Amino acid sequence: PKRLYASKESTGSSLTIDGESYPSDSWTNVSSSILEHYGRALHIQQNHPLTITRKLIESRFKKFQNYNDLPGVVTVGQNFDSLGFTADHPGRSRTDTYYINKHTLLRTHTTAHEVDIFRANSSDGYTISADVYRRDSVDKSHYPVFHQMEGALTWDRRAFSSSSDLIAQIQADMLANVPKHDLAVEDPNPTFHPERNPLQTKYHTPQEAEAIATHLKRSLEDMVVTIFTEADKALKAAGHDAQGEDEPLKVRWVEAFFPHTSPSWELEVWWRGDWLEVLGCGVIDQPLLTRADQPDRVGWAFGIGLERIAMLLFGIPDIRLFWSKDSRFLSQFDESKPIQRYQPFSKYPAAPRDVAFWLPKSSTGPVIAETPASVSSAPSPAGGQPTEPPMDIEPAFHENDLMEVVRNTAGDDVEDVKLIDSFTHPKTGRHSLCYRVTYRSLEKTLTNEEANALHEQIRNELVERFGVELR
Ligand code: FA5
Ligand code: MG
Repeated sequence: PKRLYASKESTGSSLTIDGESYPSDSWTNVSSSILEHYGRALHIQQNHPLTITRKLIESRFKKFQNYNDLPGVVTVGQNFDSLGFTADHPGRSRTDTYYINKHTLLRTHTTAHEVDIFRANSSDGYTISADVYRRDSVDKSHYPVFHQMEGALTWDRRAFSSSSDLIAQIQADMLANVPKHDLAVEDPNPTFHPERNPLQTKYHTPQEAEAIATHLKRSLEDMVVTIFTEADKALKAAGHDAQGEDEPLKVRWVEAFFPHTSPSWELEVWWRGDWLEVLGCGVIDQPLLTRADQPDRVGWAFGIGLERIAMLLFGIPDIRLFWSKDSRFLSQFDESKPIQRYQPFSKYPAAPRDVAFWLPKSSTGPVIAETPASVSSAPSPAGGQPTEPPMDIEPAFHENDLMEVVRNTAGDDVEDVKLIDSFTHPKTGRHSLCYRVTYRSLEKTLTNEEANALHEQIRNELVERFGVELR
């Protein structure tokens, strides 16, 4: 399949990606450091840990059709409108999403293809694996380009003479295709809840939603249990232990919100002393299926972060490593062999540098992304204040803009960016922020001079771009 590299020649008013030219406009915010990642297709690169992870997951969803080569440039319609994102959903904002222009963007999730696939293919189940793009924070588990796998399974009501026949089929499918596991999964919440996690009462009976939810949760639990048990066995055989500290696998369901599913959940896995969210899922929004000309189909969908699973599976400590072209990294993975724990080839010293500044006087106050940008943020409450400024009004300073400056200047030489201090001057009302930027290369020791030079460039850029006053 043809996957060309993005060319960086942006000729002022247009941008060339994958041989295709796009006019740029006031919405354009995609940077060359992002476009350099376009087309790498790590998830189909032989022996890449993301490929191994993808295949392992795919193998748990038998008879699903696998789409692994859908291009990453999509329309606003595909990424948001077709999925029922409200006009003021924060995911649409230019601070969170890479726009090529007002109508075209780099997909922020594999869900962008759901409606097209449902429309084109009325068969039962499919997965979509692909690179996705988000303006996000910088740390060891976040990278502006990562990989997701979408999965969906639907049943056609027209094949059944009654709702109870449909339910019986969903249950029978589960017994036939989803092996039982014996992991105790925490799932304290009811399947649906009128306020927190509503049933689509117009379209599904409680029993139908219950059957779909049970099939969905059992399928995903089976996937996680199988993958981690197998990895565990392989690692133990090789004298390692899977989770690093001999911790047994711990998994729980939490309630979630997505515009394209309801009810919705996230699955979390206990990892190194914390709950790590690995996937979102739910009962597919029925109007979405209607937009795909499949009004009679009902079913579930999930979206999983492939890096998150791969980091757990192989013990990969830093998300930047997936992009490494260093053979000391790549040579450690082999599709034809059992899972092996990643052996760090070296750890170079960290060079932390702080930058403190006053925001411009007129500033409305900073927008700090408390949780990383996510399409799962709940919509603003009806009639209430939007959770973020409407998309046409730019905040004076958004944390993701600082992250972008750091990425564009220092690229993969930055490991982490953290807000360490923030206050408002009691008299002047001015806002002050202090960030700690931790420089550390994966491939060599950065000298003091190199770290200083990068930091100086970032400081200057912040002044130029946002009019901040350095302290
Ligand atoms: C979504 O993207 C939904 N579209 C998923 C979905 C699909 C829900 C179908 C329901 C039905 P979310 O933003 O939470 O949801 O991302 C899904 C997963 O991607 C997360 O659970 C996480 O594993 C991974 N992920 C999200 N952001 C990042 C990031 N910056 N770096 C690495 N992985 C990430
Ligand atoms: Mg999420």
